[in-house]
Amino acid sequence: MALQSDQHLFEAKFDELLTEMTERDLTDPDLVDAYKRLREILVYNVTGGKKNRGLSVIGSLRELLPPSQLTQDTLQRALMVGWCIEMVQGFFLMGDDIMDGSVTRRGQLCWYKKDGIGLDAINDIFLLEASVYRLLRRHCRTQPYYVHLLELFNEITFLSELGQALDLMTAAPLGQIDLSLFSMQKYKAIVKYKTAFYSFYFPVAAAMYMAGIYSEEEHNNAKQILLDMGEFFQIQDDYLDCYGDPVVTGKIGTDIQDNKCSWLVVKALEVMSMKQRTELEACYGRKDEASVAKVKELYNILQMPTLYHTYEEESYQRLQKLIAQHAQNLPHSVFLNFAKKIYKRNK
Ligand code: GPP
Ligand code: MG
Ligand code: MG
Ligand code: MG
Repeated sequence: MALQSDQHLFEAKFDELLTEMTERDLTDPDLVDAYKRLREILVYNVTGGKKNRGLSVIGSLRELLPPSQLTQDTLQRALMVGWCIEMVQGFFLMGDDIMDGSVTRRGQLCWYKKDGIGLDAINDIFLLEASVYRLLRRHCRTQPYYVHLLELFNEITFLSELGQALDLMTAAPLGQIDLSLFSMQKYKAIVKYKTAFYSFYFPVAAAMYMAGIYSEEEHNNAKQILLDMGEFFQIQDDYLDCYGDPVVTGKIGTDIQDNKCSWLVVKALEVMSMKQRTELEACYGRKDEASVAKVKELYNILQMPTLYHTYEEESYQRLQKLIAQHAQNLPHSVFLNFAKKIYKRNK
């Protein structure tokens, strides 16, 4: 019940923030067209996702604060911070889609693929990022956690960009395909930085700061659990890139064509024969349909879906242990709520 109404409150908050960012802030008539553009960017790139990250700020805060301390102001701020996180996610995805050469996102054309947008999307990314800090300043400047929140946003963005750099460099080492660059160790490093920090630790850490939990020890405890969950989340994303239904995921996979160090290829390399490795070398990282189909055929022969489902089960068991171990002072529900949303997902 609470979840349902949080979703409703969260949606309504977006409309309010949209008006604030694109109508109330428009004071110079010379900027009418630019603000119109900002509105389009926000509507197209920030809504339409699952909103797990944004919703988990308020969700976590409800678990961390006694109801009497969750005032109307605090609630509204948590919804706003949730949207700031969704905006960060929005501009990451706008850039990621350009870098990955993707075509669709959330069931619609990628922003840069739209008529007349192209690489002007780069400035749109900057605009979205700058808008985050204007909102935070306006709504949280007088809060005791303001500096913590700012540092968190800045640090998480930085770490994700480092992760994205690793992802890109591992996929295109001087334009040459080299499967020996792929390993589980390398994989884990990439996904920890490019996905786990911003998708899992970020929203919970924001809620912790808003609840007045500043201790490094507590943040490290939460990090232990959430980074592990984030790793699994990206493994699912990699699995769905190949085995998901684009109608459900809203995006068409590109990992094979892009020569990505995906969980599927790393796991497949662990179990395949030398002969299969030579076959893979000839067709991985190529754009033509036939090569992509050959890689998928190889994945099927190696029973990747079965290996994945076994891994999913193991991961869930490990997570329960991690929660018992590291969430001594934090409500387990903060983590379990998140886990419930991601295990067995198909989008
Ligand atoms: C997921 O990679 C990671 C991101 C979208 C983070 C990007 C971070 C930046 C700093 C740009 P992915 O390419 O597998 O995601 P998807 O499958 O959604 O395209
Ligand atoms: Mg991508
Ligand atoms: Mg990517
Ligand atoms: Mg992906």
